[in-house]
Amino acid sequence: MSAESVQESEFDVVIVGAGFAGMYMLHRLRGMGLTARVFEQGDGVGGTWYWNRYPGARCDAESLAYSYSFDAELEQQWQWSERYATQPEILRYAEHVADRHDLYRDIRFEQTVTSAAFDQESGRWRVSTADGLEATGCFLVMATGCLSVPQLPDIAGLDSFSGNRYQASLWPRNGVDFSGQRVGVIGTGSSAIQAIPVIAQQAAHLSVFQRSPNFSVPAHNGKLDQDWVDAFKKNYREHRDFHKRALSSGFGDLEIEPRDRTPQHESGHELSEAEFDALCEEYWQTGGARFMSVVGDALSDEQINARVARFVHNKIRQLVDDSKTADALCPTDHPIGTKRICVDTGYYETYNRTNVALVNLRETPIERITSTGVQLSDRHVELDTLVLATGFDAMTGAMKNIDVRNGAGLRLNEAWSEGPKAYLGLMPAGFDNLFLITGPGSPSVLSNMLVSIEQHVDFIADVLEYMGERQSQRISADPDAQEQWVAHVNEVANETLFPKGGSWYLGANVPGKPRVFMPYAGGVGVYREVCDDVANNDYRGFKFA
Ligand code: NA7
Repeated sequence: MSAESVQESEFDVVIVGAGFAGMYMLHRLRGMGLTARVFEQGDGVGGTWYWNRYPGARCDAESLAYSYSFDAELEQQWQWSERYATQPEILRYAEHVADRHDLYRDIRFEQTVTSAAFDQESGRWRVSTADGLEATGCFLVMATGCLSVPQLPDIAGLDSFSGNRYQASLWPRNGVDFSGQRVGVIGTGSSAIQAIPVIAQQAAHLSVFQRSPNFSVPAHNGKLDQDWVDAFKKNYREHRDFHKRALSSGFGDLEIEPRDRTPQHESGHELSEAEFDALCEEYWQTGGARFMSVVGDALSDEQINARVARFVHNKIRQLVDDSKTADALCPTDHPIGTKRICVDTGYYETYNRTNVALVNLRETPIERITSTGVQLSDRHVELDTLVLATGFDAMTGAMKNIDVRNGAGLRLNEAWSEGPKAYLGLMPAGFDNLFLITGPGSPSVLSNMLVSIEQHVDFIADVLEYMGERQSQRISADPDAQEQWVAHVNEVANETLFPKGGSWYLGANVPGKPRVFMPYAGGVGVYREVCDDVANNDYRGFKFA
C-alpha cells in the first residue's frame, strides 16, 4: 500500500451507513475539523428511504417534523408538498442535503461493512468492507438504521415460485407494473398497509395473506397549503423545540401555534363513554399516529386501551362491507399501539373492491409456496406476482451482520447473546470508542427518528469535543451504569403495555432472537434530559482514558 493510500484510510471517525444519521454525523464531525469516512451499502444516500421504494411508501410522521432541524435556512427553503412525504420526496430531500453540505466526497458507496475490530494497542477501529476497502478510525459510529435488514418469512417452497417475487424493502428502482397481474401480498404490517391500496388499483386481482391483523388509523394526507406552511414556518424553531422536549415521541404538530402535545386528559377514566368516543372520533378525524395520545393512559391502562381498541374495531366494521372480512381485520391479539400503529390511506376500504380478497391465515394457513402460487390448507391460490412485506430484523439486525469485536476479541453478538445492552442506548460496555445512533435502550423507533438521530449525533459530537479538550483518546461505558440504564429501560417498558405487543420492538418476529423490549419508552424529552444531565456531570457513567 502506498503512503498516500495509508493516509487515505486513517480517519478520526469511521461511520457505517449514509442514511439520515450517518449524513448528519459526517456533517457535524466536519464542522469540528475531524476527518471521517462513511461506508454505505447502497449506491446513494438516504438509508431506509433509499431501500424502501414499494408502492405507497411514505413516512408516518409529518413532513415538516420529519426533517433535519440543524439547518435553519434549509428548513425554510425546502418545500414539502404533502402532509406525509412520499418515499421519492424524502429521498430527494436526503440527496439535496448531501449536495448542499458537500457530503458525497467522504462517502464510499456500494461498500458493505463486514467487520470492525478494535485494536487495543493503537486504540483504533479497523473497519473492512466486502469489496476489500479498509479504514481505521479512533472512533466507530454505527449509523446502521433500525429497520435496515429485511426479514424473509420461513415458508416452505419460497424459492420455487416461478412468477415475479419482490420484497417491499428491496424494491426495484424502476417500479413494478402490476397491470393484468394476479398479485399476492404476504404480511399486513405498516409496509403492506401502505402498499395494498396502491397495488389494488392496478392489479387484476390482489390476494392479501394475513397472519395477524394490525391496527391502522387514517393519515388524512393531502397537499400542504402554502399559506399554512408559511405561517407554520414562522414558528419553526419553537415547533422544533416542542418536538425535542416532547413527553412522548416528538412527532409533528398540526397547529400553527407551537404547543406542547401532552394529552388533554391524563386518564381515560376521567371521561364518560360518550365523551371518550367523541375524543377518539376527534383524533381519528385529525388522523395520524398521534391517535394513541388521545388520553394519557392509552398505552398504560389495559381498560382504557381496550376502549380505544373497541373504537377502532367499530371503525373497521363501518368501513368494510363484508362482515367476515371486517372481523378478520380486527386485531384482538395485542393491545392497540403496542405494535407500531399503522397510518393508512384507504386501507380498510380497499377490501370493498371486487378485485381484492383477504386470506385469513389463522383459518387457512399457508402450507407452502408452489411454482404458480400459494398452497393453503384448503385451496391453491394462483399468482403471477408475489410481494413479501414481512418486516425487518429490527434495531440490531444490521450490527449483528457485522463482525464487531472489541479489544479483547469479544464479539458484539456474544456480548448481546441475551439481548442488546448499551449505556443510554449509545455505547455497549466493553466496546471502547464505539457509538450507536438510535441504538437499543434509546427512544429510537418509538420516536420521530429525525429528532432522535439529531440528539444522538449532537451528543456524540459534544462528547468528542469534550475529549478533544482533555486530550483524551478513549471512552468506555461503565458496566454498572449500563446495567442501571438497562434496568431502567425495562422498568419504564413494564409500566406500559408495550411488552404485551409481541412485536418487532421485542424481537418477537425473528426466530431465536432474545426477547427484550429494545426501545426506551420514557419519551424523547425525558431521555434528552437524562443525556443532558449525564453530559453536564462530566459524562457520568462514561470513563475516559
Ligand atoms: P412488520 O410491521 O414487521 O410487518 C410484517 C408483517 O409480515 C406482519 O404482518 C407479519 O405477520 C407478516 N409476516 C411475517 N412472517 C410471516 C409469515 N411467515 N407468514 C405470514 N405473514 C408473515 O413490517 P413492516 O415492513 O410492515 O413495517 C415495519 C416498520 O416500518 C413499521 O412499523 C414502520 O415503523 C415502518 P405477524 O404479525 O408476524 O403475524
